[in-house]
Amino acid sequence: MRTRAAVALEAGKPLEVMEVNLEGPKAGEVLVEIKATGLCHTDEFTRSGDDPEGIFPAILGHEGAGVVLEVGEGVKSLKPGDHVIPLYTPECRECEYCLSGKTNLCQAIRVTQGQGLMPDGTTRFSMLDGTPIYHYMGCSTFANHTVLPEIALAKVREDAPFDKICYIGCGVTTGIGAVINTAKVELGSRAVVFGLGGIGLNVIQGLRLAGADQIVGVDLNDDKEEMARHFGLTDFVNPKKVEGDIVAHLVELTKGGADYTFDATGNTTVMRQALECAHKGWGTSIIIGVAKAGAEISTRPFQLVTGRNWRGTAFGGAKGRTDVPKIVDWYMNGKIEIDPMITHTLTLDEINHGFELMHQGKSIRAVVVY
Ligand code: NAD
Ligand code: AHE
Ligand code: ZN
Repeated sequence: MRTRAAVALEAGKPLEVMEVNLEGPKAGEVLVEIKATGLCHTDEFTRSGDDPEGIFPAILGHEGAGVVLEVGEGVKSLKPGDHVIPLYTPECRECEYCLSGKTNLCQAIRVTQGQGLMPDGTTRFSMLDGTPIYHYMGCSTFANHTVLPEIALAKVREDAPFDKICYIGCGVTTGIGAVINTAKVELGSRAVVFGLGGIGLNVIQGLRLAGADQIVGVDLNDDKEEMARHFGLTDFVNPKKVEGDIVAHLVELTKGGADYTFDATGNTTVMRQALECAHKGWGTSIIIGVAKAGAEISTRPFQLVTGRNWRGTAFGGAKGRTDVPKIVDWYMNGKIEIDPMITHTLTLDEINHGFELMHQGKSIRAVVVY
């Protein structure tokens, strides 16, 4: 079949909206009509050329929601008409990682996924002249139709609006999951969140759910404060307005250091600050941000010797097929909020404007509705 997609032809170039070829689902695969997709900073990270795994031409996008149109041979858990959210972290429920009970990082298809290929080593997308187009994070939601492995789809309830629940495909789950699954924040905790964008705001909403007493938000953009307060922020800090050392300032503000800190910027200097403002003896710092090729983190080992913990999280530690339907229920039951964070709704033709809004700090989430 043919479908419309925003194609990343080369690193650093705007996406180009065009017709592309899409082959039907092979064994174990599913054809999905994408109804809506969010624009996450990770898409921009790859588009810009900062991603060491970046491969072009590719159809980016990994924060989608849609409807199953067709299933390949052997697919048992899904049927045409089912509503689904694509999962860049699949859940095969069979690999060593899935069975460990210790991680959400299913490795069943990670190698081919990182190469922009389906599990059989081929692509389903191509240009009209036959040139292959690579998949992205196993999802490629910047296409109106896409093919995914069955294990990379969460089946969700049918009354949930696509233009909101697409955000559960990455930002919402990552932010809330970092708090609940990875940090396991306790009632009464003090926390610092660096970066109050699409991920950081969901960390804040997760901290409020977990019953944190103090939620400090750090961002270079003052405009992010108001929305963050809506989601539970108690203190806002703009590092540009702090005289002296930001770490010392945050340690004082949290009365000795935070129990939990989160980096949602992708900046390695910030990651160090996040670790070092965690409480001596027990503070845990969680890296969520994705850093560009070649970037490395550093600190004095003494920071760890004296009891701080440095950890990271992917997709908020969530097991997608199990946890994503529950998070959709949380949204539908009013336990969590999504709507105010979706600041812009665009057509596919306007997708590059969505990345401009991200760069200008004007959007939290821009969502493309097909
Ligand atoms: P975003 O652009 O919406 O938000 C980033 C925020 O960080 C902005 O508000 C910006 O003003 C702020 N910021 C930038 N530099 C800063 C600095 N030096 N100090 C303080 N604030 C600063 O991006 P997003 O979609 O929220 O994504 C945030 C990061 O999380 C990105 O690196 C993204 O790739 C990553 N991410 C990781 C996962 C995961 O599973 N680990 C999932 C999704 C996103
Ligand atoms: N390709 C990058 C790594 C990017 C990365 O860490 N991705 C996160 C999800 S970000 C979603 O917005 C992730 O899931 N990581 C685990 C994994 O297996 O990719 C690089 O640096 O190579
Ligand atoms: Zn993302």
